[in-house]
Amino acid sequence: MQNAIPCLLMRGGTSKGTYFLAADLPADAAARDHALLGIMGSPDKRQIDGLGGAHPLTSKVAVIKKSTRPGVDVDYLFLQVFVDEAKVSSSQNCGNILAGVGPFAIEKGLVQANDGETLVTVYMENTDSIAKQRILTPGGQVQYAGTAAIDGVPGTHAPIMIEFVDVAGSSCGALFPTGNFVDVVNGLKVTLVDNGMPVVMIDARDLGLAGDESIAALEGNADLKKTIEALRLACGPLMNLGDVADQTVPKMTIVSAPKNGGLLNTRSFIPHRVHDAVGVLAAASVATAANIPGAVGHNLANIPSGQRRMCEVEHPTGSMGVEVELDADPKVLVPKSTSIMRTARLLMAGVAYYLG
Ligand code: NQM
Repeated sequence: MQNAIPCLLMRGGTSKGTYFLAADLPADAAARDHALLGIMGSPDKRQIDGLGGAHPLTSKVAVIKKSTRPGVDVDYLFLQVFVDEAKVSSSQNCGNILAGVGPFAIEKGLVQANDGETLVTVYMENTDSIAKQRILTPGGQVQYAGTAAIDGVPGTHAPIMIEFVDVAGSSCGALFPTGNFVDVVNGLKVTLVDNGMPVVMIDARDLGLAGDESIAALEGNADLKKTIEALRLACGPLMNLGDVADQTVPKMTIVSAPKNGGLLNTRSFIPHRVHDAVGVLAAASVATAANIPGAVGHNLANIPSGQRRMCEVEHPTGSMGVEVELDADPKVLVPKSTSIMRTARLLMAGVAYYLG
């Protein structure tokens, strides 16, 4: 027996996923996860019997509802549907899928759009924090076409500006959860940071790498993957995340000197596959830490000047611009805000099916 659930398929930044109204999904979490696994086609490494794209970056789900919080338009829950395991995880947020949340809210009538531009304030349930999105809405309709380009997505689209104000420590309790800029874990120097995404930063040279290796070379390096996973499991509890064996955090980011004039070059294990680019909030965490003397990567980085710093985080398919607004008091390490430009596109509106 096929069950049907209304759904929009959207690209959000460099990710792709299915977007649902919370009320359209089963309220019970186990029943909801069963529905999402069926809709995405998991577990199966090709996700051949579902809508998933056979990679963690294209096996994502957004669940959205009108918010009852003062000053907030919608609540957004991000769910990672594992590709080849029957698992759905809410252990992380996703800033790329977030880019589609404002457009979805307008398309579904949860937010009344202005003629021109609409500000959508989103409560991110996974990390108990807020994002503000500016969406172009001429005539009260979401505009998807435009001239803004983001690396990792072909062509140009309408820009969506996203500002984060309270994401520092949102998963780990503090920007630097151990209270240190550098820790030594499993014999490796690491920076453990959370400005919206728990990230472990490691100097490529400490892993015997140049830092600009291809994704295939990194994913094909079994010894490296073992070292990275052992490090991740050891860092999880230090970052107040508990046992992370079944979680998709922390993200393991290898840093090296910038290759194209940016802040820093990165390769990110998310945590088992290597990101084609870099996560939005992962980039926010890396950019924030790299600005702080003593953190891994600081000495390799091109640090911009001024209080508002445009930091280009380099990655395998280009770079991601993260604007970090520092506090006027240099002793305050938590940025006043972190902003990023993304694009999104509605790909399909319809009904998704799963077997009961
Ligand atoms: O860090 C992938 C993505 C992400 C997460 C991942 C993200 C973020 O690019 O905010 O966007 O790290 O699993 O979609």
